[in-house]
Amino acid sequence: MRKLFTLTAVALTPLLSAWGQPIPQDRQQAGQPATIIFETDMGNDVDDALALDMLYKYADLGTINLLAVMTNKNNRYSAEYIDIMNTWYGYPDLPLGIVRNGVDSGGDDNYAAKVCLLKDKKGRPLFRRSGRDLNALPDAHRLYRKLLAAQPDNSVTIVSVGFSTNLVRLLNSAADEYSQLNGRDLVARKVQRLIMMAGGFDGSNRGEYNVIIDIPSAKTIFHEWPTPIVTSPWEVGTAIEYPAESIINDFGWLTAKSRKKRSEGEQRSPMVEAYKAYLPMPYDRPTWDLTAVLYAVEGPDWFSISRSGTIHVSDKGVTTFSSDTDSHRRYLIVTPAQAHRIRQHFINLVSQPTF
Ligand SMILES: [Ca+2]
Repeated sequence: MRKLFTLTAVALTPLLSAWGQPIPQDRQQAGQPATIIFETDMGNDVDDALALDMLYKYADLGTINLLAVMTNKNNRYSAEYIDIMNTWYGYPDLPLGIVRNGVDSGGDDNYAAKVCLLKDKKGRPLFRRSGRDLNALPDAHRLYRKLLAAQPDNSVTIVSVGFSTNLVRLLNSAADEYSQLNGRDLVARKVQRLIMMAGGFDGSNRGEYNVIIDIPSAKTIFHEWPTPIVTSPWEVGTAIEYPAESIINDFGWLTAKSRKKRSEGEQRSPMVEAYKAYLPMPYDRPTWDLTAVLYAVEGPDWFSISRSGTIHVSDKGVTTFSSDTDSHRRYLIVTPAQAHRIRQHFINLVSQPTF
């Protein structure tokens, strides 16, 4: 059963201030919830867990149709942690795709593994799972084909906040039982836009993590993806840090009197536990992946945005932007005032009770 999301006035105010604006062209069509697939390297940095938390809450509100989560982290605990999150937030049947033989981004020493291995006082797994066989989960690129084929044309937003491995496999896929179209044509028909957290445009010549872990795939996506891309670069999420004090102070509702009859696993949050497990507390953390989700769901009012152009990925994974009105890649920018406003909005959303 889905948990109800109680929207308080404190969260509603910034939402309304965004929704009250005229609908820009790259916003989802008015009145239609955005259909979103979340493509994540869950387990590497903890911002993926906060970004996924936001997506469940938007889904609870009816603001989005969350179609699936795909992981591109080649580690068994990535999918298991997502399965815990899906179950905890009330979406145990959400389609989940995995990567097999993906790029190496580290083994079992990650927050996803640590949360999966948590035990309650009786020594049982702390958090419930959906019960499905995680070894039998579909390859993400196959699941993309199945799901995209069943969606209306030009209707799906993919939010990609990890490596581009699965997306390239989707582009390179052949016709199958789900669609007669090859991957490239299927994407061109069904995917309205790709919103990424990737790259950097601050002139520092630094390779951003999501790009450098799988440079060939990042090149293919930025150079060849057939529909518009907006990316939230490294410097945007870096300018907006989620505060440790929120993790420490804003989750008393988990153990509130009304929840005392709940199990130990229901009185602790897999997102909060992930945050505490990722680095020694207290620490503030950039909100890279949260910014991509915010843009994908609530539109451009929160940010500034570049002109249209091309994004080139060098052999070392450095991204550069060139203006070109005939191309369809843009990147997000934040002013200090926007960063301040977004930070408070993230705190409101992420700390919002889920009952
Ligand atoms: Ca990520």
